[in-house]
Amino acid sequence: MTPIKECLLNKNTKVKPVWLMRQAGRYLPEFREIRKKNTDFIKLCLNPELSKEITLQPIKRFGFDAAVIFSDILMVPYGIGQFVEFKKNFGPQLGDLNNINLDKISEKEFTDNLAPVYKLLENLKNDSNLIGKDLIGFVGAPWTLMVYMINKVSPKNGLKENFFENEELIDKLLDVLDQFIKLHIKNQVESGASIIQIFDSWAGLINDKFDKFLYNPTKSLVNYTKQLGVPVICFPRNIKDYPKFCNIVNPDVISIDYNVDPRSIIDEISIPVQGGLDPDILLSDKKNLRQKVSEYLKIFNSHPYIFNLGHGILPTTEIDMVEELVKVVREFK
Ligand code: 1CP
Repeated sequence: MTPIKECLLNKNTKVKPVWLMRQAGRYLPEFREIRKKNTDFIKLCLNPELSKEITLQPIKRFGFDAAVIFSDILMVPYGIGQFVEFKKNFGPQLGDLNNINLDKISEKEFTDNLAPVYKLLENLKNDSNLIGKDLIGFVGAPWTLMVYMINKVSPKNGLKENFFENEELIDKLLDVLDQFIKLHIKNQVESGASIIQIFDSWAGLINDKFDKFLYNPTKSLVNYTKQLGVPVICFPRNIKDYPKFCNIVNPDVISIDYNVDPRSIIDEISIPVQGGLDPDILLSDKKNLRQKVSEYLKIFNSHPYIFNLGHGILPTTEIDMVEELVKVVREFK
């Protein structure tokens, strides 16, 4: 059994598996090398050979306990037929929703559009670098994907004023996303994903109608994934009430952001926990890193815990800081 399954199924509290969100990405010189020659990010995600190489890069370097496929949450809007591009030094830019008939999206076309992603999983599932490790597939949660689809650019500067204006469109998108995110989960599981993580990166922007935007849509995906026989990790970044989220949504693992006090979490949450460490700590020095990583390990000493960060690893992170992090987790007693 893999270290993560051991943690989830047997509630093993001794071994702390480790992987990092965004571990296959820009802080790796070997990734930047490939990226330089492949300026179209979507095309790179749809290239199963290069995506496989990128997925395995952090595994070969650091021996993490899980590989997370090199892909993006915005591949679902792409699969539905919305134009998506990633602009240098700007981020994602999506096309007009008016060009899509939301009542007539074909499941077959969606699966065909994303076939290279499923091929990537097929290619990885029996790879010798992943023996004894998990292969994590992922999706964006309906709220976060809807935010990108309507806002068309990153909401990092807040939502556009008229975001909630078209209620009909919002209701339609929530339905369509529920259907196609589930299809994307099913296709990934059938192609070899052994765990699914649901990224709700912009959940912190919800300040009203939590049932409609957060709890109901996420619970629907969690129940669906569980039925497929695969564990599901939820990362509802920056929400205020993680215990309430766990009570209602009940994922197999809750991934916490770095604003959460880990000490309070173990009293309030009984399911396995993942993550928490501020990615900025990896930009400090080794002494501070050792101290902060050990703190998390001590707090979660008797709780099933997967070591990870409270958000994605930053592009400016030095390789030897990641090596140190893995060493501290593995040697902790
Ligand atoms: O080289 C580049 O410029 C591309 C950078 C990059 C990478 C490496 C993007 C663009 N996406 C990815 C891969 C990616 N994205 C992975 C797989 C690799 C891994 O985890 O190791 C995953 C899981 C994601 C998920 C993702 N994409 C999220 C959820 C996690 C999070 O960070 O909150 C989000 C919000 C995205 C959107 C996205 N994709 C890329 C960027 C720069 C962004 C964020 C833009 C924004 O600020 O809104």
